[in-house]
Amino acid sequence: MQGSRQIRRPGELSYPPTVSFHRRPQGRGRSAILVAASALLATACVDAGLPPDCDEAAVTREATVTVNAMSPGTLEVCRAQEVTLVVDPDTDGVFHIHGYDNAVAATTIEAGVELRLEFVAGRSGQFPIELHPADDPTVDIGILTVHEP
Ligand SMILES: [Cu+2]
Repeated sequence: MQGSRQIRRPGELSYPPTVSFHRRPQGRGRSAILVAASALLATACVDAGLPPDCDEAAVTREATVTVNAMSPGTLEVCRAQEVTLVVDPDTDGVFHIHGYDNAVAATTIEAGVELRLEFVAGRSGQFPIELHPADDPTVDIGILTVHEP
């Protein structure tokens, strides 16, 4: 992973991060299938080096979050992609992509309430994904990897 020496100027972030919540219906069948599909993609990109959809302008990644883990554990995208990250929490807390705060604000999650984060992956590198439970400082639950396309 090459180091990023990009300088961020004020106002450079052209897509303000957006956040939306909606209560999902009971039953986890659909999201289980999506998570399985994401896991397959993650496996594929280990072989290829880059995510298979690296040339797409916009991509969606979905992850389930429990009290101490995220599944899949690694989310892979390519720099400059518009990312929709769908978080399916089984626990309460604050979801935080460490070092990516300019693009994605730390956001409260609630068990059973799907969180949809939209941001532009403006910086390449690897960024720890953390869960901050109300009663505990920090749990590392995964990694966001932003590849150079
Ligand atoms: Cu954090």
